[in-house]
Amino acid sequence: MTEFTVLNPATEEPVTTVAQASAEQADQAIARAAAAQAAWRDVAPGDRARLLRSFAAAVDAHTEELAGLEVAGSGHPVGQARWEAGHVRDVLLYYSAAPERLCGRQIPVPGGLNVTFHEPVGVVGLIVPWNFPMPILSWGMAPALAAGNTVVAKPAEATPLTAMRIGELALEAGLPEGVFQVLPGKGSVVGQRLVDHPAVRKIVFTGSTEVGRQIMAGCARQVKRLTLELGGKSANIVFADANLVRAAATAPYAVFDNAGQDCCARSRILVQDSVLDRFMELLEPAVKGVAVGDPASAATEMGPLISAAHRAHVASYVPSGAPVAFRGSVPDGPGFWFPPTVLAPVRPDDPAYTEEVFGPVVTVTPFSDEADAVAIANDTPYGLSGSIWTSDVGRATFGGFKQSGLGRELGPDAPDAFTEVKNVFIATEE
Ligand code: TAP
Repeated sequence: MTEFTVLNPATEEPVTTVAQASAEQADQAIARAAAAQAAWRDVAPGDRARLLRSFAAAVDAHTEELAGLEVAGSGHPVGQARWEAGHVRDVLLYYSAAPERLCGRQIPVPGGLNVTFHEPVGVVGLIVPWNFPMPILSWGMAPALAAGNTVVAKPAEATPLTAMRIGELALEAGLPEGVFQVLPGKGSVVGQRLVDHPAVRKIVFTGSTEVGRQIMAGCARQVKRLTLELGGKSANIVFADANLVRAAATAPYAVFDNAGQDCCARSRILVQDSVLDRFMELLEPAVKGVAVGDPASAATEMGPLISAAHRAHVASYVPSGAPVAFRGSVPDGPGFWFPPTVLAPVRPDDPAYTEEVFGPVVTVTPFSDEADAVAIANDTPYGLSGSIWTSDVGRATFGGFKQSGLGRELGPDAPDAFTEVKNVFIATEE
């Protein structure tokens, strides 16, 4: 049996070791999920709703424990980690209302009517990245369970602890065995098995665009349903008519939140050239004021990166001689720290400007007018997120996914995406 040692990113000390599931164990978990699915589907909607509310209550009662695991195992600041545990509770509560609202339609047709039903697809495989282990788990888990599917979730190898505990809490809350399982292990083993196994009828993947492409190809071989939530390289556009003080004060939090390990990080700040100098003057103290340090401290705003390997990757975007305009500070000693860093001016072909860094590095680029800003913001394969600072609400619109994903869960209709619509004809004439 192989084991993975979870390190505390702030201290580099081991937190615990976790047994890695093998492909055979993944097959066994999928078989358990398939066996449990018919009974879960047949749980009366009101009872399924009650079980999801019990699950939410169990998460709520363990908020501090879950937050502590995320602080130790992922380096998330404790205030953020508490919010994340509470978010899992809220997502479960939100979707606990879904089973009783998963209604079909009546369609009048000659000689009778067609009645549609939302049938669960079966076993759902959920593949979760390391940057937001709790929220991203909940976004797939809750609507899938609400719609009557069973779920096998694979957390990221580096951050399995909160997902494993949430799996235990599901059982403690009364969800039947096999309905929601958490299987720690490697993406290339457990994740791949979820993609390849014919009994898994839908994959929900959040992660890099590169791995997402492979998963899409794997699902295509079986015409398997798939949701992809992928990378981003989002712009924060500041027009000259904006409140510059507020725009500069909040810009660091739009990119350095979770140490920049955020698909929605606004890692390109675009500033109208007439106010660039003033904006930079205001941005410098805001960046230097970000509280980087011990994630267990309530005052901390930014923790360490997830691993030494990831820190080396982030550092590759700031080689010696890089145009560092200014940067914040980090604690001395062990820990995978990287300071909040502002690069300007950057060349348009600088990888820090064109690629997803997934760390606390932001570029600042001037633009001349609205058309120029839109052209620069759109000059990326991604389309996930964005911020616009202006007093003209008419130009503050945003949209588009491009290579940032395919399909969306969440929202009131999310459970529908975990169902197949069955159509039954009911004759009303002899
Ligand atoms: P990935 O390396 O793509 O890993 C994501 C998950 O996929 C992990 O659980 C990983 O397992 C697993 N995996 C790796 N190879 C696999 C394979 N061949 N088959 C099946 N599963 C496999 O991403 P990451 O570095 O963890 O996360 C960062 C990326 O996620 C960034 O690009 C970020 O933008 C994106 N992200 C997007 C969103 C949204 S909402 N769009 C949200 C958060 C993150 P291991 O842990 O074992 O590698």
